[in-house]
Amino acid sequence: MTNKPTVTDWSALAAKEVKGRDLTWHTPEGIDVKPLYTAEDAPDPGLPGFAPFTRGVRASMYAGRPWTIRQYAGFSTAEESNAFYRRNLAAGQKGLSVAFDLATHRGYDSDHPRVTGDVGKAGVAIDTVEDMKILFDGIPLDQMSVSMTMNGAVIPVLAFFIVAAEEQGVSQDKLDGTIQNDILKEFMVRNTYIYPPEPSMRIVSDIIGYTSAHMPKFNSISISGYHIQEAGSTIVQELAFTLADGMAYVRAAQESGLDIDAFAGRLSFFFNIGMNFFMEVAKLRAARLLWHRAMTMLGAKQERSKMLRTHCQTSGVSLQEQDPYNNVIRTTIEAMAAVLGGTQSLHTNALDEAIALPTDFSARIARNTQLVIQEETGITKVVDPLGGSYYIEALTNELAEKAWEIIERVEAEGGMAKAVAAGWPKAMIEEAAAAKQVRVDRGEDVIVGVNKYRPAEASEIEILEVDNHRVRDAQIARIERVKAARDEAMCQAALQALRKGAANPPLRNAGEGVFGLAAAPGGRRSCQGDTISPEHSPQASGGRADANGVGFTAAAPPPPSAVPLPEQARGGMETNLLALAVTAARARATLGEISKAMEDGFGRYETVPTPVKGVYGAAYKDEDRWTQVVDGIAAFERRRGRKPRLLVAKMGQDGHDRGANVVASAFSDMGFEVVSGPLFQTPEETLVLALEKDVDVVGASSLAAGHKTLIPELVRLLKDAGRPDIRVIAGGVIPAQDYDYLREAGVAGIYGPGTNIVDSAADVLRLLGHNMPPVEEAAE
Ligand code: MLC
Ligand code: 5AD
Repeated sequence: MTNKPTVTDWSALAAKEVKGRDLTWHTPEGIDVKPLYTAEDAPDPGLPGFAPFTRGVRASMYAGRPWTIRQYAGFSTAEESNAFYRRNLAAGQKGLSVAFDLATHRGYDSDHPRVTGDVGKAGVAIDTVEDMKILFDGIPLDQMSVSMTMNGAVIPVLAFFIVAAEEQGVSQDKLDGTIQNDILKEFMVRNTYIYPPEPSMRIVSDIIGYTSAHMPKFNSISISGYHIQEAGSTIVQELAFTLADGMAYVRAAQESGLDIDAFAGRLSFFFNIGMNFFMEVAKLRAARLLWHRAMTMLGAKQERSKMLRTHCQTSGVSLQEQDPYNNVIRTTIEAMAAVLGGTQSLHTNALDEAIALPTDFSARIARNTQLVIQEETGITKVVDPLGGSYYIEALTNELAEKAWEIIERVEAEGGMAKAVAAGWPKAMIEEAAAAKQVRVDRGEDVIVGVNKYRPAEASEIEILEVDNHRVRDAQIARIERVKAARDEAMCQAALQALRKGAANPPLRNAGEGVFGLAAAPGGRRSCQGDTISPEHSPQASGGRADANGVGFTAAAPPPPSAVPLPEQARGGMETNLLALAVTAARARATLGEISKAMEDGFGRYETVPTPVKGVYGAAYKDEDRWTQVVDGIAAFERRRGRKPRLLVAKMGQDGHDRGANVVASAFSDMGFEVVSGPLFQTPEETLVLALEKDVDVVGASSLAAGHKTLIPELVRLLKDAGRPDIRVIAGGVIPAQDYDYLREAGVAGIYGPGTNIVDSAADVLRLLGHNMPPVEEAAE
């Protein structure tokens, strides 16, 4: 009988097969994945339903009850979204998830002049309780669990939901659902914040306080890594920053006087599932393992408090405009990873993701992807079927270790709120995003149909168009009707009480907290000085980073100065912002009015982007195409006596800035002088900045469908200002169907998803009169 082969025998055999080539895969996470895993690599993960829940939070998992098919959706008016929800529920969807438009996210009513291009576009427009009632018309809120993705305007939106249910005959204790309410990642990556960090953290803990007292079935927060990965992070960064955010919220709630076991069972999570299949499965398992560890450290006693329950969504950035049917395949693979990782609830993206919001057709395919997995494959029959895979178990542990290293750094530096203020997590994510873009542009990361196997002909797909003007007119008419019918004195009294509640912080340290940024009552925060970028961090500006604020040190009990006000300790709601807003919502105050009442106390927060430098240039510097662009810029400089200037503009309430930052970073590495404009600009503000900085090109980045209104408006304004020579180019999520419209409106260049950045820079030089050889010739 021959001896059983050993791992060493295998190594020798494999090396021979590949002639000594190193088969280790060095992932962007810094993990060296070996080509083979064996029992020696795999720790025992325990059993599902038992601590630390690596194998799942329930003993029976999907064999007992499958995950919730919860498709995120919303567009246009409440009527249209309601009809869409009902069609989806009838076709097999199990839970609801509301996407609000950007005006709503940022606390503006539909009639506000800043949001003309945004109303009803990327989600549903909600201005008053009446809209919320229409949104859930015919949907019994005591039976349907509803997730609402809302962070900035979280107080009015949750108040409207509570009152809409109440008027439907459902008391708040019966409401089952989730509010996103995760502001730290907004400051880091998603950008739909309204108020400065300190009062924003108060809002989070007021909601946790309110829901734990009155809404026992409602998940008070959805701590989100999704957007961190969308912004270009690695999987380890997503995992680490999400859990660290969770720890910051737990401490904030503890500081407001709540007992950890009274609220922790209703904290929930939300992760992104990208194309690195096994890594994503392992991530969900590592997340559960680490959350159990973190909650034990923070003092939780009950096992339920230490369980990480999560929603997942397949990755938006992994989907492409080119060869769009490939997106169905990608989403299926990602959905499988989410399920094999043990998610509680799942959204599968639609195939038209990179171009527009889902149509009925694309939404059906996306939903059916989950129904097929649930009902045709038998995957639900066995709990954690990948458990015990040597690779999965080893990866779970390695990811957990790597993420814990980052969490320890966060802890050592005083918690996530402080880290966010210092800016390093955002910088780390942006660096990873730029590095990813380099790999894609160089073809090192293959995207089928985009940078390899590109089809000869583009496929046209039908997309959803929202008539923004029609929606806005309808919303304005309804706001007017609601205002005319309400008891004005009662409404104003409720708003005044809320204003007072916001102006009188119940917590210690009203002025300066861990962010080192004093709230500016009644005032608008200035644009330049208050960014949470490294240059403006409390430390750098000499400000005091106060340990009594919302960040805190590792695992320490709340400091004595954090003892809450007496009424909070009694669980009273006198100063609770959500309680005050519920009264205002009953009196038919609008979302804009409720937001503004709080803004009067808190101020509005603004930042300027600070793109990373050097990542793109370092990877490219010896390549011909790059050198040609750099030479083109030098030629421009010789002719004009200065470098070409590009303003990267973000207009409207669309805060997606990954693309804008990556472009700014790469163009600046090539030698352009790049001005990164602030977020949320009106076309008029962009005009002023373009003239002031005397730029040659304005690059408008649009990912939330405002492009047909805002970009043509900018072109017109430049013309009226006598500067039609300043070229306007557009990039982002812009459907090919809109290209002609934009070109006719005077847009000089359009660069959709999947555009190689060096090629777009060459094209910009062409627009500026510096012709470069076309791509094909250059490639030879
Ligand atoms: C589950 N249950 C079981 C069971 N499995 N009971 C017995 N045996 C089993 N095997 C029970 C649960 O304990 C629970 O009851 C109930 O069934 C429901 O199951 P759940 O697992 O809690 O699912 P769900 O209700 O769907 O909640 C999932 C969640 C929640 C906890 C993750 O927070 C959620 O739905 N989140 C969704 C967030 C979301 O959709 N976000 C979209 C973001 S989009 P009990 O009593 O224990 O509760 C976005 C994009 C953008 O953000 O715009 O940027
Ligand atoms: N409807 C459906 N999906 C949406 N997404 C964003 N807005 C909507 C909407 N209104 C999805 C996209 C995006 C992610 C953040 O959420 O997949 O990438």
